[in-house]
Amino acid sequence: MMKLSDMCFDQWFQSRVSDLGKEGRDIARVLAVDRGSYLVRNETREVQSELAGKFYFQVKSSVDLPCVGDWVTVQYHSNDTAAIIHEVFPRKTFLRRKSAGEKVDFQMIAANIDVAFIVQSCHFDFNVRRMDRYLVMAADGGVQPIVVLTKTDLITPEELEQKLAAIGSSAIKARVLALSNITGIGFDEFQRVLVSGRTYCLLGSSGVGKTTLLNRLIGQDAFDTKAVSGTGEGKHTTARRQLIVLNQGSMLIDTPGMRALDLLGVSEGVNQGFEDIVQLSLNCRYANCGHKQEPGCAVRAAVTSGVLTEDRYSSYMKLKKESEYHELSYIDKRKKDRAFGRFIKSAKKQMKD
Ligand SMILES: Nc1nc2c(ncn2[C@@H]2O[C@H](COP(=O)(O)OP(=O)(O)OP(=O)(O)O)[C@@H](O)[C@H]2O)c(=O)[nH]1
Ligand SMILES: [Mg+2]
Ligand SMILES: [Zn+2]
Repeated sequence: MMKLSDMCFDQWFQSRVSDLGKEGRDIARVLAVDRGSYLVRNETREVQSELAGKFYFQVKSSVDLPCVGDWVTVQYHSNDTAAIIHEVFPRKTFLRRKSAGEKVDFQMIAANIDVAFIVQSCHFDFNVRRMDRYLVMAADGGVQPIVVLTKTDLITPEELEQKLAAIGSSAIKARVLALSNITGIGFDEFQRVLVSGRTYCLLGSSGVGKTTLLNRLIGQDAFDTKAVSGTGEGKHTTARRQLIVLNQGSMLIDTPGMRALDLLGVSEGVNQGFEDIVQLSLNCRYANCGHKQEPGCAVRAAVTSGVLTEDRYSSYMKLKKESEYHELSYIDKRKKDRAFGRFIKSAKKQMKD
């Protein structure tokens, strides 16, 4: 049998049990969320559970629904093979990203994370600006960040030195670890970071080796990993976020790779279909670069060097201009709201039935 403390239920949460006014109700942690079904775990078992009806009436935004890493109170039924979630504990920390649209809206990635590993591959993926985006995300939710550079086996020691120097000369103050999942160099140091009673989360682009690292930690190929093509675009091997109990007494959430778009909170609208340009724009000197005459514009530079065709560049700029981006994203936002509204409506209907 496992104790709740083995799943990182600490004093902070313990002191909030009475706030919930539900002493005696079972406490469990959300391990995974799958289309309205929540896999939760307590001291003895993992069961699929559903939300109590009141969620559908009280919740104002999807942010208030349980997410991976949340602590919840549950009521078991059907001989303890299923459960209903009643309350979500306050979140000690969280990782969230901005959704597309003008009005500020967020999507939860995970809750109650002590440390976020911001994973980048030394090979194709390395990008200090993007690293910075993740660091902002971690800081936003009170999560301690640690940068992990993977695939050091694919570059020379000199190249690794250069990358570490690039981080060192930036504003980034987070601890940086470098390792190879192939040779194992740097893995021990990574493993030493893991402390019992703490929850960790792997963040980063698809194909950087997050799941490979997890498999190495648990000492078996329990989770799928896959080779990626040059760009890695559109190949997410890990399909859903999942909280895993490590035998060190710590827990770890593996996440599907995030696209540059997801990170910027502009996953819809004019940027749709122009992921390559969005990716390039992360290297522009100014975050609000319009990709016209600005100094240090990486998009213009890519056109000049032939990496990006003039045609593709101009169709992007044309669409950007024509679509009146803000209006478009407003429509996208409305679409989302309607989808959430439908979810509430159908749930209410189900309850009446
Ligand atoms: N050379 C080298 N290859 C690695 C290393 N780590 C992982 N890989 C390979 O990189 C590929 C992608 O690894 P995954 O672990 O699936 O990547 P991921 O970050 O989980 O990707 P998503 O689940 O799509 O987000 C696999 O073929 C791994 O074998 C490393 O340190 N060096
Ligand atoms: Mg993966
Ligand atoms: Zn630019």
